[in-house]
Amino acid sequence: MRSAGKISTVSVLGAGVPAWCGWTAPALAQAPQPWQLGFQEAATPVMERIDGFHDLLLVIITVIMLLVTALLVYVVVRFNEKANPVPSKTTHHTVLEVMWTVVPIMILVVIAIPSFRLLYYMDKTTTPGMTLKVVGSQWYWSYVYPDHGRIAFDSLIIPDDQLKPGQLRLLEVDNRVVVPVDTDIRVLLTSNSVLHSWAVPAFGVKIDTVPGRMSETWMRVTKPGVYYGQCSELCGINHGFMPIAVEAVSKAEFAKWVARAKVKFKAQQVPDRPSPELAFADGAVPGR
Ligand SMILES: [Cu+2]
Repeated sequence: MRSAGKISTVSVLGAGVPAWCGWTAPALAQAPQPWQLGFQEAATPVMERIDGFHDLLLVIITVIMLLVTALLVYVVVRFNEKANPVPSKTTHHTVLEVMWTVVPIMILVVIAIPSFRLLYYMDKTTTPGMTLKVVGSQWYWSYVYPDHGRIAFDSLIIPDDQLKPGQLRLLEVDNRVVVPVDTDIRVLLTSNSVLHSWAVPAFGVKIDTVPGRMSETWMRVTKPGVYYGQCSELCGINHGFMPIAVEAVSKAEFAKWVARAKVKFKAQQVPDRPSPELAFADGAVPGR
């Protein structure tokens, strides 16, 4: 626990332990912490792999940095004017030139192989258990559940003066996106205004929503909890005020939520259309 204004060791390490006084709902909540250095704790296999790739890169750049620093120190000490008054006139060294060409290529190949593998893994799922459609607007998000009675609703920020105790300023919304855990969720993203970006750090998801275009990604949330994100593409005056809150619940709880949501958001339900492509293409959610 920490009080406002004090920073605990836990938060500095970015360990992702929920530390808000009076936080009740789900056991795990992932949101930015003051002075956080590391990533939020991974909640999807994609983010776990991003963490692993990050760690690999960290090792590589650390070794390169140490090597370059050591070489610089060696040159400064060994070849300064006092230590080496008569400099060598050497201008070419074939072995050395081949080495400093081949070694960086090898390093790039070592980086490229896991990088491409990860890119394709993040791209899409071939076994989606459900689909979630995300629509960016100025300045809020709309969500559609095409496989669950075409539930549709808008998700708007809770203004500072309406925050309840425990709710996070600039991150909490009126209607959270609810998703089941351990389900491959195909996420389709578009915009009906300008460029936005749907970004949830704990999921390793950051995809631009583009007007007139449908983007795709996927996520499989492995731990129940609330995960916060923000629009990450400068989209206008209220860009900083269109947060994302995803609540991951068990499959049974999700089924209950679907039943409730069908009633609650009936007015916004997307009408049945002849072609699913058409229903996706307009990117609009009725009611706005
Ligand atoms: Cu934005």
